[in-house]
Amino acid sequence: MNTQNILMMGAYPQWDMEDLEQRYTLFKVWEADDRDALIASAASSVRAIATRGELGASAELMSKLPNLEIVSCYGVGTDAIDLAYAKSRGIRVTNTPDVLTGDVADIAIGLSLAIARQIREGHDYVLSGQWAKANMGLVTRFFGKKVGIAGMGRVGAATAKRAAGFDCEIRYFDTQARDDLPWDFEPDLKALAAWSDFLIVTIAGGPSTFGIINADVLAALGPDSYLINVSRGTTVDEPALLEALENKVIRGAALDVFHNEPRIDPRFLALPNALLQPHHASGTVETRKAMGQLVRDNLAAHFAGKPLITPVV
Ligand code: 8YV
Repeated sequence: MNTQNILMMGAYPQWDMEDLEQRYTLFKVWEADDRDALIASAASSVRAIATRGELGASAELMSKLPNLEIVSCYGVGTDAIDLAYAKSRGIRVTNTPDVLTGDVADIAIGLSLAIARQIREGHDYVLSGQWAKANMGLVTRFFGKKVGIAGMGRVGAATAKRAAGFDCEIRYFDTQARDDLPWDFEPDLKALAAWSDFLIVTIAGGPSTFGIINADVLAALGPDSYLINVSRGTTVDEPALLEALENKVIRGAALDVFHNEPRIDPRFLALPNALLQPHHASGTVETRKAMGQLVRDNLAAHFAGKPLITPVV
């Protein structure tokens, strides 16, 4: 008999679901017609929440689960989990760092290349038959350009390493310089934006970075430069970004993350200078398998009374 009850906030791939179904009793919030009724019916028996980066676990949700012991997050970002509340109740939290770093950095570079070289437009150009009439217009180079990285964590460092392979000049903004890295630290985000041809945002989400890419930063970035965001939608002041794109204050933006995912602001859809992705930077089979394994291993370790593999400190 399954004795451990887990509240799941969103679906995982089928290979994770099958394994979890075998080991635990799952309460699937996303399948419930009445989400509150499901949570109420499971409340006293639930010992774990399995969630995803963008879905998190609020204090309000956790407060309904008196026997909650652990929140296991499929994703590295814990900004949607109320960590302070979890700590106050001794609820443990795990995430999936490292395993997704390479994929997110790949997409940061892929988006930079795609928006500057206009890869999507080139594809459309071929499909539409325009090529037969005239050659496509000239585009912008990526290699050798100035790449500013906002947030020199794991993903920032992996992105910088890749950009260095493209002979880019690299500078970065963060709360402090990192002695272990060869790139120049720029403590002023506006100054970094003014210097950058590509400003790549890899900073963690949360209250301290909310809207950090604001109208001033975008104005400093300027009409010849691009914004790339693979962090969280919340790190960008979205109304300011929409205005900057509409008025060509910046050259363009390539975005994997937004406010109000997946129902993003429809103004994005009308922008020829925005390249949009469905929050899919870590969405490769390889990485998602590793993420799911880590979520399951953390849950198993917790229920076996063993040390957690990737606790959030
Ligand atoms: C995932 C993420 O897309 O790691 C994160 O914080 O946002 C992403 O890797 C997400 O957690 C999966 O739904």
